[in-house]
Amino acid sequence: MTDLFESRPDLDPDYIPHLIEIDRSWLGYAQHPAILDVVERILGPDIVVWGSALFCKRATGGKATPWHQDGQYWPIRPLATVTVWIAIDPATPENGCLRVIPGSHNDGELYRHHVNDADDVVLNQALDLSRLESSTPRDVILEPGMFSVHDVYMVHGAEPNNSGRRRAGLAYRYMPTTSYFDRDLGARQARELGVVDISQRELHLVRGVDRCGRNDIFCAG
Ligand SMILES: O=C(O)CCC(=O)C(=O)O
Repeated sequence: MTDLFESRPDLDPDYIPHLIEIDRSWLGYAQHPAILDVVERILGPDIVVWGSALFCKRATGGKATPWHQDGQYWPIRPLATVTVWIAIDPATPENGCLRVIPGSHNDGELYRHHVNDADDVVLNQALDLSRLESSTPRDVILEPGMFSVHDVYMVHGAEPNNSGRRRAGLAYRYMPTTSYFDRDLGARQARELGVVDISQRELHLVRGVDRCGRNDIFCAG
């Protein structure tokens, strides 16, 4: 990670949303059998990893992650994805660990978000807070090397970090190959919603085969 920051000072260390596209060696962690076994239990045997992000909250001035659902801006149809979030540092309530609203994914519904362009947040899409009024968030406390898994419909976020201790984590996004990663839709969403353009992400088949037969799977060389 330090090498990455040193070799690419142009990247935003708070949030790097395309690690594998920067350096394919980041795919290694995404293919770890212990992780894929968990993902397979949720998504089935045919799996693509299509996203890889580093969320690194600095020890002081680490930005908040607004409450959101990921699916709001992901061009996957049918929308099915899980994220595996791997702790690099201890993640605790003090340094802004991930927080989730338990059960918020159960209805498979996307709630209304608004654009939040403030400088002190890592993502610019935020859930309307009225959705959260009767909810009790749960902290996802992890030691380095542990991982949590959240569904694409799960409402989650994180507090800012001013604890004096960095909170870095890697997020890998997986989808079942029964779904289609629609690059045209991704480009349109980026244009219309002003979200990160993920339309050109590499799709790496990490288990099974491409069931829908239309996914533009990455081929080396
Ligand atoms: O690590 C964070 O603060 C946010 C992570 C997140 O939103 C995600 O992985 O979907």
